[in-house]
Amino acid sequence: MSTAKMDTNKPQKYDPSLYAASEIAKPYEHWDQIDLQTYQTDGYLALNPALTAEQVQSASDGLTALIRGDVPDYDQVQFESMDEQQIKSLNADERVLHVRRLFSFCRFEERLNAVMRDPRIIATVTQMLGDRQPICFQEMALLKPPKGREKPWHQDHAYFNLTMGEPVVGVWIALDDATVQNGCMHVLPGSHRAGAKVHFKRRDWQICDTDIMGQAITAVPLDAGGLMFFDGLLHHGTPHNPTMLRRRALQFHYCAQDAKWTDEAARLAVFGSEGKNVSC
Ligand SMILES: O=C(O)CCC(=O)C(=O)O
Repeated sequence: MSTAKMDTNKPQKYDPSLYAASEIAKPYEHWDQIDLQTYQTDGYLALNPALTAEQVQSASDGLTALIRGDVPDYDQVQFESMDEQQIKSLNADERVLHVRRLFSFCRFEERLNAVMRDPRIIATVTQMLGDRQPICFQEMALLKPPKGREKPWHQDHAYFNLTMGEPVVGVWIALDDATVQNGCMHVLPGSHRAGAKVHFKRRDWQICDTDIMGQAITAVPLDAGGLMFFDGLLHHGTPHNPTMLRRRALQFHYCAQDAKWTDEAARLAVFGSEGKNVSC
């Protein structure tokens, strides 16, 4: 199986109307309230709270341990717009505030592995996959630091070499309060139902800004421990974080264990602009 993520590592300006939400999501408040119909119709479902304060603390401690270098073999930490010299000049505590992402950590950190395997998450994802046995094929921590940059609008499926028609469920879990001010998730409800959207290399591998502007955008603020399940075709993005408060999140992607994978050429034939007479 194969995945691809483009990252320009440079903060760039964008039109603020891209994140001008006309709605604020109303999350479910208990696991047993979850209604799959909402997920199918809107392409996302928010639950707040979902994890206990103890789970959040434990996951947070696990991330900090990886960033501080407590696990010598782990080297999947990506810093926010910094060169190697600048990173080396930071002490361990400063480093924590400059990390943008971590990848592939579950086999190195049992506290994070435990979240990925949480029985309530697995049971819900199984249903969202149409009662197929899930496998987590991508683990990320997205630590939008103070002044951290935007993640432009995109569909996650555009990054995965998974055959079209294979459902992907993303689970985005807030480890700090994720607010409209510090860069919470923004979604276009129902956008997953229109299928694949062409992506362009602009500030990132993304949907064209003009396709998002003027649409009915919903912001999904969550408390630490809240989460959002979302379809791999849902249009979503996060604005930059102008505050001095970090906004950390875990993100796991699940597909069915027997899902069919394809290759980059097939993915780009669907999501790329080449040969389609489209521009951005
Ligand atoms: O957490 C974020 O800022 C954006 C996460 C996201 O949409 C992604 O990495 O695909």
